[in-house]
Amino acid sequence: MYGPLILLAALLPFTSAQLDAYAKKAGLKYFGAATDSPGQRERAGLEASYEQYDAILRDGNEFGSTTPTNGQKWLFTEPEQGVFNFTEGDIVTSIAQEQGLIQRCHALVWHSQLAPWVEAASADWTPETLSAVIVAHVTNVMEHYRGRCYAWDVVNEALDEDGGYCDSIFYRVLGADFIKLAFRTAAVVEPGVKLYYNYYNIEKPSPKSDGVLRIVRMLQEDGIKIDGVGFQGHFVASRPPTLDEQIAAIDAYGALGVEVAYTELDVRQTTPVNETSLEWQANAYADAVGACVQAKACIGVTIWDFYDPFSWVPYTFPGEDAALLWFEDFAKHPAYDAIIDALKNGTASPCKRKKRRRAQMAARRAKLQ
Ligand code: 9MR
Repeated sequence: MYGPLILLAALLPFTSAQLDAYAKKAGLKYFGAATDSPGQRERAGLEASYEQYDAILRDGNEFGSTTPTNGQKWLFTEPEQGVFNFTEGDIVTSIAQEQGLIQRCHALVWHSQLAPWVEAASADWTPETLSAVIVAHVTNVMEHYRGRCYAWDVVNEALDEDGGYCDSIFYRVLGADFIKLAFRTAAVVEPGVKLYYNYYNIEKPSPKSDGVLRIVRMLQEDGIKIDGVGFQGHFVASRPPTLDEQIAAIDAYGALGVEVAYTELDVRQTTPVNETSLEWQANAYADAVGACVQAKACIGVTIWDFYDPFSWVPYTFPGEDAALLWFEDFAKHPAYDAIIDALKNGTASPCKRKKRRRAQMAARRAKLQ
């Protein structure tokens, strides 16, 4: 007589189990979402507060980790030389603390969103003076966030597509030594935090991915600590890397003894979206998450925000959008369930995927009528 009740009780925890809960069951450390401070959203012309948005962000089963999309970058944290400001970054850090989320911290040395004073022609850096600037920045920012980050993106995006170093004030003055200096400094400031090199278009074997392998080996050969490589994973729905390519890329880093995490996953599509592009997107998300589940070195997945109106994509790629998992009306993309499948099975099953997609599209059409 108690049979159905026992069954119901056994199922209850799973009815609320969501992305992070399934990620943990799949052996990952977290499934996370980056988020911006309301101030940043206001600047982008968006309404600052969304109750539904906050409820999802703070649903412990949905996301087990977060990253500030902007607030910890140099432009905000050291807008003038020696003047540090942590207001923007702290907003996201305090959400992480209140909710007990793992925090990936982003990004210490990057030539973009850099404070103008670092690049000013008048600065006229020598290797010595610019080295002192890097050490002061890395030290102050990391000290402020000490104990609150699982990982730091120490250097972000330092290569061109062909695998050579890209032009930046750091490379022009210091050559590849700026990377060594940033990692060496970070390891001294907080030895227990994971130190990552973070980049996009390295999620399949390519000259650029080889370039990142070279950076990892360069640091290791000099005895400098590097713990991880971040696969940003900014994909295009119509041409993402395959599951096997991603597993091969993760394994190549794993062979060097570093961990891998998807750090900024999103899959953009041409607008208006249609059934086909949504299906491509669902497959692309499933393959990325499936690769992370299957490849031993991969420890977690972060999506670059979760709500379409807060995505960076349409600002950078006009005509493309809907890259995340929640539409503007807070309905979920079909990719959401494809990810859950991938977390359960290592990849989505094509048959289940088709059936589910048809049901979701019908529900969405009904809602829009
Ligand atoms: O999401 C960020 C967006 O709000 C900023 O305007 C943009 C400026 O470059 O940076 C975005 O985040 C980037 C991240 O820091 C590094 N990888 C690429 C991301 C998308 O541009």
